[in-house]
Amino acid sequence: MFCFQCQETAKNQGCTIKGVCGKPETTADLQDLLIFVCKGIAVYAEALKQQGPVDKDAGRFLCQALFTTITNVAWADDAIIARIEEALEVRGRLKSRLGDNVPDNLPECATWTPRDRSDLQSKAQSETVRITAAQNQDVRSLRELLIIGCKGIAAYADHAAVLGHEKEEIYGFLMEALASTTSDLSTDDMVAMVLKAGEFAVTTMALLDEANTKAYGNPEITEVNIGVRGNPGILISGHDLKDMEELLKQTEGTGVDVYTHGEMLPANYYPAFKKYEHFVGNYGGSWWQQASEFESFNGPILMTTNCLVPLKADSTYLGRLYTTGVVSYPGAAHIPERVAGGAKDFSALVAQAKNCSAPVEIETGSIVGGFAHNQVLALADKVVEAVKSGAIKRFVVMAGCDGRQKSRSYYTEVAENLPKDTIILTAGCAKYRYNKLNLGDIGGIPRVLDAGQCNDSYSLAVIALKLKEVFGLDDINELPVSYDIAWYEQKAVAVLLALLALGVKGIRLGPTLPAFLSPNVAKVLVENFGIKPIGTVEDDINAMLAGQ
Ligand code: FS2
Ligand code: SF4
Repeated sequence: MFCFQCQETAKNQGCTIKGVCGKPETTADLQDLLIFVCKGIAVYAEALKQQGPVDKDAGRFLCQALFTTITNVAWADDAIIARIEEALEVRGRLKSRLGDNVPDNLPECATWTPRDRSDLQSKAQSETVRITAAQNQDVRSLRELLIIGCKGIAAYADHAAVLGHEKEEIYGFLMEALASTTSDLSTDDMVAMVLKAGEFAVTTMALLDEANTKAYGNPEITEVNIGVRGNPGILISGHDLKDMEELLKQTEGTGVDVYTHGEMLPANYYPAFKKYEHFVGNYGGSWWQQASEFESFNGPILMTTNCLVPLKADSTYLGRLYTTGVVSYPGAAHIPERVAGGAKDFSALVAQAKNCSAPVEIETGSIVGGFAHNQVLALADKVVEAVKSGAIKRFVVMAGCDGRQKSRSYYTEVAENLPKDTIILTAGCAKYRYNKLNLGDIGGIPRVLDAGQCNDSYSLAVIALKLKEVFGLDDINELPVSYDIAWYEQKAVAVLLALLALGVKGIRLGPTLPAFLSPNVAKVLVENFGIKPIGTVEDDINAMLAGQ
C-alpha cells in the first residue's frame, strides 16, 4: 500500500504497511483500485462531453466513489468491492454510449476488466494502480494534490445532491480532473488544473450552503447543551443533515433523545432542528475521542460520514454502531439508502435505544455557535463598529480539522494566548481544541465565532468578502484577517484550494505541511500564495498581529 492523503501519514511521508489511521493494506489497495476505475469512467465521460451534456448519473457516482476513499469513511472491504463493481458497470455504460466514437489509445484504467472477484483483488495489489505508479515526484505530487482536492469537492457535491442540489459543471470538472491524471500534462497545465479545483471548490461549497440553508434555514446564534438528560439516546455523528432530519422525525415521541457528536454539532444551530424538544444537544468532543465517548454514551451511534475510527480490542459498542451512506465498518449494521421520495429507516436504532441506559454525563454546561454568514452579517453593523473603534483588532481564521497528534495543542495555545481584542473565526472539528475555553466576548460578540462544519467553511469566505466590501478594500488581503488553518483530511485540502482561488495569501497550514507536496510543488505554493508552516505559538501570534 501507499497512502499519504491525510495529515497523520507515517513519518509525514506515507503509510506503507498499515495506515496510522488503522487502514489495513487490503482496504488501502481496494481504495486505490476504486480511484483507478473512476479515472477510467472519467476518460469515457470526457469523450461523451464532446457529444452532449455531462452524464449526471456518472457524476453522482464519481462523487460517492471519491467520498468513499476519504480518510475514516469506508472500512468494510465488501462495501468497497461492491463500489468497484458498480464503477465497472458505470464505466461500461459510458463506453457503450460512445458507440463507434470510443477514443484511441485508451489508458489501462479505461480498459482493464476483471474476470472475477479474485482478479479484482489481485489487481488491487498491483503497482500500476498505486499512487506510486507515477514515478516523477512532482508529477505524483500535482496529480495527487488534484485528486485529493477533488475528493473534498466530491464530498461537498454529494452532500448537496442528497438535498436535491446539483450542478453539471461540478460533475464535469471532476471528470476533467480525473481524466487529466491519465495523460502527460505539462507542469503548468497540472498547476492550472489544481487552481481550477480551487475555483470549483468555491462553487461546490456555495451550492452546499444553498442546499443546507434552503432545507433547514440559516444557522443562528445558539447555546448548545453539552450535558445529558435521563432518557436513553441516539448519538449522530458525521456531516449529513438529511440523516439528521429523518432521525429527529423518527425519534419524536418515542422517549428516545437525540444528541450530536463531532462534526454534527452545528446541526444544533439550524432552526429546522432546534424545534425538536427531544434534541438535547451535543455529546463529547472531536472525532478522535470517540472510543471513550461512544462507550459512555450507552445508546446507538449513527455514523453518517467521516470520521469513524477503528474500534479498540476492548470496545463494546460495535453492536450499537450503525453506518449509513458512504460509511461502512465490518460488523456494524448498515442503514440502506432511501428510496426515491422516501426516508431512511432508523427504526432499528430507536428500538435498540429503548433498551439502553441513558448516556453517562461527561461534562456539563453549554457552548455557543451558529455564526454562519447570515448570522454574522446580521451583526455586521456591530462588528464593523467594533473594528472601527479598535475594540476588534484582528480576526484569526482557525478553521479546519482536529486530529490526534499532540502538536495540535498549538491551536489551543494560540486561542488562549491571542490578545482579548481578537476574534477567532472557525468551522470544522478544529474548534474542539478551543471551543470550551470560555474566551469571553467583545461587546457581546463572542471571541470564538463558529460557522459550523468543515462543510460550512464557505461562510468564512462570505464573511471576509463582505468585510472587504464594507471597508471598501480592493484586496481581500488588506483585511485585518489572518489564516491559521489546521488540516487533517481531504475536505480541508479542498477548502485550502478554495481560499487560494479567492486570492487569500499568507495562510499558515499545520500542524505539518502535507506529505503529498513535493519540495518543488510546495515551492510553487510558497512563492505564489505565501503558504507557510506553523511556527511557535508566540512567533505566530506576533506575526499574525503584525499582519504577516
Ligand atoms: Fe473533522 Fe473528520 Fe469535517 Fe474532517 S470529523 S477531520 O473528516 O470532515 O473536519
Ligand atoms: Fe495513512 Fe492517512 Fe492514508 Fe490512513 S488516510 S493510510 S493515516 S495517509
